Amino acid sequence: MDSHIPAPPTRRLSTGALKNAIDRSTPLLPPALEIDEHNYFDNNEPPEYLESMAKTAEEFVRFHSKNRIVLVTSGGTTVPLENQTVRFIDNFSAGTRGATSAEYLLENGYAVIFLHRQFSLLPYSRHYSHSTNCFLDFMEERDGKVVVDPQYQLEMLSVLRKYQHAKSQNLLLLLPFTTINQYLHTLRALSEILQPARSRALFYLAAAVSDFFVPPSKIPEHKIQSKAGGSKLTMILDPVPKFLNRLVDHWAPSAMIISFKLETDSEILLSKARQALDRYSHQLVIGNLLQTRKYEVVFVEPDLPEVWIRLSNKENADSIEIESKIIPAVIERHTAWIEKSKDTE
Ligand code: 9Z6
Repeated sequence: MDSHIPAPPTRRLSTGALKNAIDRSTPLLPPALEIDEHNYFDNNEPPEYLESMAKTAEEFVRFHSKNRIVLVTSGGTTVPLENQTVRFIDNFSAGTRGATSAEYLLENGYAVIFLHRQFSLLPYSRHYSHSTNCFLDFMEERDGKVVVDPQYQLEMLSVLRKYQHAKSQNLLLLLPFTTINQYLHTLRALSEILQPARSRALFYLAAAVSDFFVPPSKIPEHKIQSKAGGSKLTMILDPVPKFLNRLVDHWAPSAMIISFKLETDSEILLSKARQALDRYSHQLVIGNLLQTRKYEVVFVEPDLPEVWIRLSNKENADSIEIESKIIPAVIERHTAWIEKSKDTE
């Protein structure tokens, strides 16, 4: 070490093997009970906008009283580390799955409530987002006016027409969330608002939902100060109650419910997806791996062997979207669910 350059401060970094970083021996959290629901929602304030959002959703559901209606959740929830939030834990999701699926559901006649992470990708505008496919790259100046570059006219016209149809027919309701708490309060409220739709209601839960959060009793009010010298930050987070079974059994008992299971280890995807289905008793788990989610998913259903949906190399090369294959398979199952429910409705 060159003597005139001061030695870097000995940073007190945690050592130890990465594999011990997460204690996987802890048992799975059981599905939430009624008491867990009351504890959570009584101790975590609803978002101040919930009442007005619920009224908008009620009007939308009434407007589509004879239509199939789907609640698509999309994007990742955040876990604030301070009440005056400067730092937060985020869950990975660009919103592509949800936004693309919503388009195919709209094109198949569904009314869509799109409960999405604020600023994540949206149906239709996702084709021209601010970053990838920047919309400005599709325009040019001609005679002092902004025009769409001729080479993109057909593609943009198709997207614009679908977008305008969805809007003019009041088929798409966009509702944002940011935090896990906003998501859970809104999901429960929307589930109850959708009850009159009974089996015509479909839940397509593609959002990446936090599993741990800082409860109000433990969260600091102001920005956590990082002390000089790199002192450690230790926070104990509580598990987010597993509300999926409350949704299935109580919040939306007649609806068809589809959840997604995201893994990065292909060895455990099927077992984890099957485990979710056994724990929550809903109708379908769509499993996907982070690395291959854009070109393969697996359908895991009760008492049936799993079904893989994949893009062929040619489909991939032709930029076919896997949601164009997922959604018809979902609709086929929803139709069967509605038929089966007729005897009890
Ligand atoms: C997905 O797997 C989606 O396909 C992605 C899409 C997030 C991968 P983008 O296209 O990615 O970039 O948006 N979504 C579900 C991810 C997820 O967090 N699933 C939870 C899990 O895997 C289950 S649903 O554990 N944990 C709660 C409970 O059990 C419900 S969260 O009650």
